[in-house]
Amino acid sequence: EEGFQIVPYDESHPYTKDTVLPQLLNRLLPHKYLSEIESDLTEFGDFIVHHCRNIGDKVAPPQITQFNHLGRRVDRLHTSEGWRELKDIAVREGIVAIPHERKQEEFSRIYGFTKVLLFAGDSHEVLCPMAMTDGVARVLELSGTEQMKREIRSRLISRDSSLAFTAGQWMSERPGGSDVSQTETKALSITSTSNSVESDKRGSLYLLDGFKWFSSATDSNISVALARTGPFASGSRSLSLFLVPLRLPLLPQPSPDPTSNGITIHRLKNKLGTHALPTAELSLNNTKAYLLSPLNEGVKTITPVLNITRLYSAFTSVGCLRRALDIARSYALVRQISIPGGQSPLKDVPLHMTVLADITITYQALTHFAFGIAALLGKSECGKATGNEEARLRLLTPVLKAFASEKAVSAMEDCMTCLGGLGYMEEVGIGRLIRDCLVEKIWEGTVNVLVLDMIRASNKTFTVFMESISCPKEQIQDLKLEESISAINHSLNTLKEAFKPPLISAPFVQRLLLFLLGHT
Ligand code: MFK
Ligand code: FAD
Repeated sequence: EEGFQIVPYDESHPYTKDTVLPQLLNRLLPHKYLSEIESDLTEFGDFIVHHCRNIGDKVAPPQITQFNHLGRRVDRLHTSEGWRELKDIAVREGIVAIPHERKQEEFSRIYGFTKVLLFAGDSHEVLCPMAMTDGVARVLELSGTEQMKREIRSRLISRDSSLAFTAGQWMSERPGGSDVSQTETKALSITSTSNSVESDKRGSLYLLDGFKWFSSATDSNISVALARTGPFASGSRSLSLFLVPLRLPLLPQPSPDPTSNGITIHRLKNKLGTHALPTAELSLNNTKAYLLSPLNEGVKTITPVLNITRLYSAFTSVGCLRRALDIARSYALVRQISIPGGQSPLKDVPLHMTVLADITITYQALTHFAFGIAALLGKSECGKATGNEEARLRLLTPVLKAFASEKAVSAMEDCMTCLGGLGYMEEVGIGRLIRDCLVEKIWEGTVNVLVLDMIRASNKTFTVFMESISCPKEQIQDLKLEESISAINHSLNTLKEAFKPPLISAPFVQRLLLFLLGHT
């Protein structure tokens, strides 16, 4: 071909060539664990570059056949070959297994989330069902019956894709996703002749009726769902949590009939991004489900899912930014521009490098922040976190999720512009990363909803904080808690504001931030 030919760029190894991961893990992990896992991380990085990336060509939006040729409702969901392959890879790589096997004790979360970060940019959002599977495995560990743990949890954390189950989460309904107090889905206990609640070995049986407005893991085996077990007037305090098999029987082999448990797909969502993910609206009609929470304590019981998926959300934002930045950096090595006296690669042009440096700092800061919280979660799950650490984990999880979702997308836009017009081309992939990541600002809590969550949580952790700055107990009692909280509320206004310099000058808030970051 004639004319100038654009030099192709090679993306680099996501682990060994990363600008922060090897050093950060070296700092966070005891040597014996780092040496145990490092070859796996290197191999996974190679596998992503040489194998997973090509699977992208086989990833496509799901489709649904709602009726068969006889006019019967069948609701067959067809996901793409690439989607299924990527899900199998996530299972085999132990994305969910690693943090639950806990072979590296409290450091297992750091190991697991490193793999999430490496995979995110090529995962086409299979990490969404993986996140919910991980969260549900934790809820079953904490609240499930022995049978649920033996029979179901073991499959949620399996590395064998022929046995493994995935799980979804059904909270959002049409009256509100942020606020679940208007939930319409009702749960009725199945009572036997003796008037007692019927149960099998898995737990007490109920029938659910309602409409779930968003279900992303529609191709999963089970889901956890909120449904009403008390008066509507009690809002979210009359919701219980249920384990719902998507098909009956669930075991020994899930039934091939998608409607066997009264679940029909009303519609597949037509989304801006996350195109391969089968997000649907579902009708539940006499759907059998097992009670998983104490009666009317559904919201509290599901919170481990919220907190774990929020961390996945943050690592996905950071992981997608990692890939976009890598593309921008790789391009800067090969693209030549004219400068006085000749040609120069972008990497030697200070004006361009300032942009890349800014993005790199954002990426590195977010990575440090995210792993700080992953380390705390690992400690908490292994029963090794102090009260102070539990408080920081509770407060910083929503902060991290919201902050990462905001910062990563705008940094990815900058990565796109680093390639000029080429960056706008679908084949480069940054456009898809941005589209997919935009949802991180919405699902699992919008930014403002997470601000409110943090403020509510700070009511509880306020005492821990005051004690940590040696405030005498009787004085803490005397402090007008509500007033102090509203002062913090006012100062923190939004999470964006929380990280701006003027705020840091207020001594109280400065102490609070230092406390949150673990420097008391
Ligand atoms: C690829 C990346 C991975 C992402 C995958 C995700 C796929 C997409 C899936 C979804 O989007 S699923 C839907 C997610 N929905 C949300 O995130 C809803 C956002 N709204 C909230 O989080 C609200 O704050 C909440 C619904 C929890 C408010 O409900 P309530 O009933 O008004 O809660 P309340 O009264 O604040 O808390 C009830 C109890 O739970 C309290 O405990 P006590 O009863 O002991 O006082 C709270 O302390 C506790 N709690 C609430 N949030 C908690 C928590 N505890 C720990 N952690 C939390 N985050
Ligand atoms: P609303 O709650 O109506 O929020 C609208 C606006 O009001 C937002 O800007 C919000 O910040 C603001 N707002 C709400 N409450 C307050 C308040 N108290 N103060 C100030 N502002 C407020 N849900 C599931 O349960 N399972 C799933 O699998 C799932 N998958 C999803 C997949 C995708 C692609 C998307 C986009 C969503 C998914 N969701 C899922 C739903 C998601 O969790 C909700 O969309 C989200 O929680 C927001 O709820 P909402 O859509 O009802 O918006």
